[in-house]
Amino acid sequence: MDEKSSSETRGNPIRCRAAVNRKPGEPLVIEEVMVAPPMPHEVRIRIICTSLCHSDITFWKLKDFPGIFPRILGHEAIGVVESVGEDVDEVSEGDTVIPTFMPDCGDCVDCRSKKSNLCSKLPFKVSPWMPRHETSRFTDLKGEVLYHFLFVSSFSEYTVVDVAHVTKIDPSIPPNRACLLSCGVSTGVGAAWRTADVEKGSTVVIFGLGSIGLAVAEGARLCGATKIIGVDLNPDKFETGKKFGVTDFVNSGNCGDKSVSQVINEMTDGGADYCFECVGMASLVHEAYACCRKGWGKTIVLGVDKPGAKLSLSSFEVLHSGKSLMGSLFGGLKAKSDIPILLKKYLDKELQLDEFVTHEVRFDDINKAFDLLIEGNCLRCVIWMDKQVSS
Ligand code: CXF
Repeated sequence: MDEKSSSETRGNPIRCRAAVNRKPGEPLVIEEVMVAPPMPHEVRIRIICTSLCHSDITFWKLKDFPGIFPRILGHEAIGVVESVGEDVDEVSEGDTVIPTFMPDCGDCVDCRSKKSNLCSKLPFKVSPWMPRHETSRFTDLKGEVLYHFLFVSSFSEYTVVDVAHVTKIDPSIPPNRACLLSCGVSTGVGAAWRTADVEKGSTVVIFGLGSIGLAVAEGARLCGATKIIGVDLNPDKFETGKKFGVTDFVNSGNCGDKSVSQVINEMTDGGADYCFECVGMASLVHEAYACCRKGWGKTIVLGVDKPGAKLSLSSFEVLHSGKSLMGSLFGGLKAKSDIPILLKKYLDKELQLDEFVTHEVRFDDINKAFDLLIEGNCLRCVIWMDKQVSS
């Protein structure tokens, strides 16, 4: 729908366009949907732009639960608050906000601790509903419920998000850059900065140089790491990686009779300070753990493996190696305090965001964004909801 003033829409359902995932793996269908007004603690947002992340593709083709249809995907975005539900005083109509799949209630023990970003008031889970009221705000024109995705559902001109999942930001930041901090870049940069706390002069290994791995490199570069080794099957990734601070490259398909961890252990004289697994394969977590340094090495898992995938580490090795193994959701970031810090770093020309945006399309071409990301030459494709883009 055309942008309307909040006084016309507040308190009423909004009819607008959304890209609906009706069947697994089939092109999204752009159709008119109804978006209900926000319930207490919720915010209705007009999406300015959104970008496609690999998790959207994973769930788009997932035939069984947590794949569920019809659904509105999308979880990396930026928008403007159209209206707020009862008990929302943190943001108001007209504020520019970034929605995030991870909540930050600011209130629970975990949100109050600087040691965690895992909110326990609205614990993160993969759910088809709104987090607090466990219902949907979307229906199609026949009245059928449309499911939510990762508490954001940004492939719609309007969406409803819980206030714990929105961060108010400075509106002067270009939206096609700011939206990257809604998921992918934050996850990678945060994993180096907040989860691992990479130190100046350290050695870092990154398994998988997709956008998350490249964002880890960017975070490690910002933290002052001096050796950043990228590991990937695709040798072209080294050139891309160099833009984000990757200094060395190991082609994992080309290690001869050695394992990748043996090669890295030789390159680093006994193991790296920090290893990041960004692919989502248990075998690579083992490799990463095997080449982080005894005594102080940290292995950080960011990749999402298949449901039920298991790790198996020898307890002798864990005891004797003194290494740490950590998981990191959303890079360990607390959205409301850390996203503004990262945006400032972008404005101060410290954090690179422009380099991640390889493609931009208009909303009608959203399925092209899927093709581009699947083809593999795309880092981030920004999808503009209401702007013509030449692509
Ligand atoms: C993922 C993290 C694990 C669950 C699904 C979402 N992150 C973002 O894409």
